[in-house]
Amino acid sequence: MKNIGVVCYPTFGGSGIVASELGSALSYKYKVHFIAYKKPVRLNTLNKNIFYHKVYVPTYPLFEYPPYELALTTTIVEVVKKYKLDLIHVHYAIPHAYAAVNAQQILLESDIKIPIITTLHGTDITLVGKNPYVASAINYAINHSSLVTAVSESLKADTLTYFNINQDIQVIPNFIEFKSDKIPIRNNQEKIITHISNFRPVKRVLDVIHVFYNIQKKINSRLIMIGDGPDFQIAQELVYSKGLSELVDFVGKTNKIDGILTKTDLFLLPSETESFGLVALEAMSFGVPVITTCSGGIVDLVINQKSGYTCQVGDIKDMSKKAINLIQDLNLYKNMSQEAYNSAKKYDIKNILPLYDCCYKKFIG
Ligand code: GMT
Repeated sequence: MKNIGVVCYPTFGGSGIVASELGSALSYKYKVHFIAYKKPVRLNTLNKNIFYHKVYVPTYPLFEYPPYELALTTTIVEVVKKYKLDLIHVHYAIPHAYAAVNAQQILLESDIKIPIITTLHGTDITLVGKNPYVASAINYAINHSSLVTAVSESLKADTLTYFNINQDIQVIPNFIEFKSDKIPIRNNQEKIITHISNFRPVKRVLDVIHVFYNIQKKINSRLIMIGDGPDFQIAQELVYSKGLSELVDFVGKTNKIDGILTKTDLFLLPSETESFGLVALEAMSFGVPVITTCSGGIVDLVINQKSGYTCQVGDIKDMSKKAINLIQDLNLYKNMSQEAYNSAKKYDIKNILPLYDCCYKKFIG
């Protein structure tokens, strides 16, 4: 069996989830070595072909900033040597691609040539990567990767706009493992509206609350907010000041989203930009229509007026109107729910896995 290294964030964010699910799904034919500073949240390490290697970052009073990239680079070098890895797949360019290409150079000194596949996920390009403080290093890492993939056409276009890229970028969309072969039956007297994110400003969680405020005036409903992050507190404050405390549940970070999505009637994701929108896909795989924004690659996932609505960023009035109309019109709801489910089927892991495997095979036969 060939050995693949996977470098990813271990947190609840989409890139770490994609990395964990992809590595796990491919562990029937590869030994997969995850390299991260913590065990990735959705990773089951009881599988005999899955290994987890922790990155230990040294601290010292002189260091105001612990040297994470150095520690990661060193861990990659050591794991490649010890476990004879054949390929490294890094998810999220910052700093993973940069560390990997440096590790690649270091390994050349021992005559080890290791191919690097870099998967771009979104904010590593659109928010952080293009920042002039890191852009040239990220540009270098992308250009020195053996193969680059992006999770949407829109992210590919953004990468080509913001960087000076000298190689092809292959688009491989994110995927979902279906938990049920039919849409769950929902008969909620109290309609359930759900939002899942890392509560960063890009997610516009306050818009979720404003939209829900309008919905609950017309419809007996409840809002479930899943996740945690910088805007958590202001979100709670807004809920309190709008008098919504009894109608909004802040669940925090959880792995148990399937049970909630089974009961959810409508999913809200009013992001500033969303390169793919993995959480929207998870909701759609339960037949939940999505109200989102027409910004980034999510417009290819949520087809406006079919599987949900893509509204202008910040247009709370429009999002509220569409949400209320959709919940009140039973026929429209049934059709959209079915369309959401059907659209999600295109992203079934069975269709996407071979695309990644094909990339691996280019280098390891
Ligand atoms: O913004 C997040 O949710 C986190 C971030 C990540 O890397 O974990 O998400 C990005 O990657 C996801 C997986 O490919 C995509 O589904 C998200 O759309 C993307 N986020 C943004 O573009 C804002």
